[in-house]
Amino acid sequence: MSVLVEKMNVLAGHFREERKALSKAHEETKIGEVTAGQVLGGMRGIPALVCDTSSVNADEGLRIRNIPILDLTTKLPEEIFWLLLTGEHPTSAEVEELRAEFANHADIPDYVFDVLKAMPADSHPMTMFSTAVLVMGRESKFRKQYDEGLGKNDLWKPMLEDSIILLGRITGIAAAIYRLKFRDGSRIAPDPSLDWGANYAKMLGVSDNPKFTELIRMYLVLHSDHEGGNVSAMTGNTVSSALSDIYYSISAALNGLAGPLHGLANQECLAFVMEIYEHFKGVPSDEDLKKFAWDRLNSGQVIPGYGHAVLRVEDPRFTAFYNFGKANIDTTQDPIFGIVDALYKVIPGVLTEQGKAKNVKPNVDAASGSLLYHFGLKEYDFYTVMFGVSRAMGICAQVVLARAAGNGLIRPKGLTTPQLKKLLGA
Ligand code: HAX
Repeated sequence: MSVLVEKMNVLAGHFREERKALSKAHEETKIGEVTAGQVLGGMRGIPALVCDTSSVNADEGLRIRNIPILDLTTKLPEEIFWLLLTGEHPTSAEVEELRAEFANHADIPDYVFDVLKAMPADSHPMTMFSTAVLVMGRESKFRKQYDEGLGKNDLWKPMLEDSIILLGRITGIAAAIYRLKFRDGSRIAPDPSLDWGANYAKMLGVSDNPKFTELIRMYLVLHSDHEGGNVSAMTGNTVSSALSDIYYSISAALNGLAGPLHGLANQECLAFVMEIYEHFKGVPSDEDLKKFAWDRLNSGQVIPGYGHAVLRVEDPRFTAFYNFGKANIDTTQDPIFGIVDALYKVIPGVLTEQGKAKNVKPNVDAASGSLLYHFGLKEYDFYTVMFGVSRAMGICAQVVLARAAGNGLIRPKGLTTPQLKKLLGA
């Protein structure tokens, strides 16, 4: 931990100076124009935030610290968290330091389980997950130090400490929710010698297959971050900008991730695949699948797992999952991945024919669920929690960096419709 804090201390100083200099020299420099369409369309595409952890280009997809995500798929999640924060690849000693830090914080206070058990049995796993994170706010180091008069330049330090504690616990919390909701409620203890991803795979208790562990690590890496403007990252950043602690920030981010146009889409994707399976009792022919997709579109529904708000090419995270499936799953033995494979061949053509979607290619959610399903993690209500565990890494890194850079309160201007109409001369 100390090496990471020391490194971050040096970086934070440079970071703050750079931001100060940019603000001073360019306070009035215009970097774009805003159209009424963008304002009415959910602030779509307005360059309004600085996020250094990762970037997403329409024609390429995710880069973490300017490294294409497909070059990082075999890294450990610990390496990715270090990279997100510092912009540097950690040495093996540094990876071990972070791994041990996460393992040291793997113990979860009993009151978290008491709260989870007290929740109504039909609570969605994401509601349970967000609640479990929020309830730990009483332990925030940031809140305590802030109350004691923490200086502005040091606001990021306890935020980083809280992030490490939260990430250390978050896999155990997610696994506990899984086992409470879908198994007998017993919890599997973490193994302090394992890495973060392997421990998570172990605590879920669905498969001993080393390929499942490999998948979980890759899942954590692929979902770790997606720049700053998506619903969950922006929400986490906005809440943190009010100097709320990491528990408030990540819980709020998870609430955004729980929406069907964002993280919940991966649950909907597998539900869609299962619907096809139930309907055809196996993998349908391309013709049958095409008709099924058209019927869905004609009833006013979207095709889950296809299209993207920013990307205009196949999502490289889908590519990674799909390649993993192709390498490890025999589609003649597993109709669920077989349907995912068949959809990949058919849906882009259907959506092109329909002519509405700006991107007809698969996104990250199109294949991830079928792989979890293959290894026995079949309860797709849980899939957004899987996503949330991973994304917590990126949002923690983003809010720590925002504090280190001395970013201000996020406060765009809201307009009434009459004010907008006046601006438009309408
Ligand atoms: N199926 C059918 N129609 C689609 C479509 C799809 N997969 N993707 C886009 N369209 C439609 C939109 O509904 C929209 O129709 P209207 O003009 O009638 O409103 C039109 O095409 C233009 O949309 P767009 O500009 O291409 O896409 P948006 O930025 O508005 O929306 C979405 C992006 C991801 C929400 C959209 O593509 C969608 O609904 N996809 C299916 C759900 C999904 O896979 N979500 C997961 C996204 C990945 C993610 O963020 N995960 O967290």
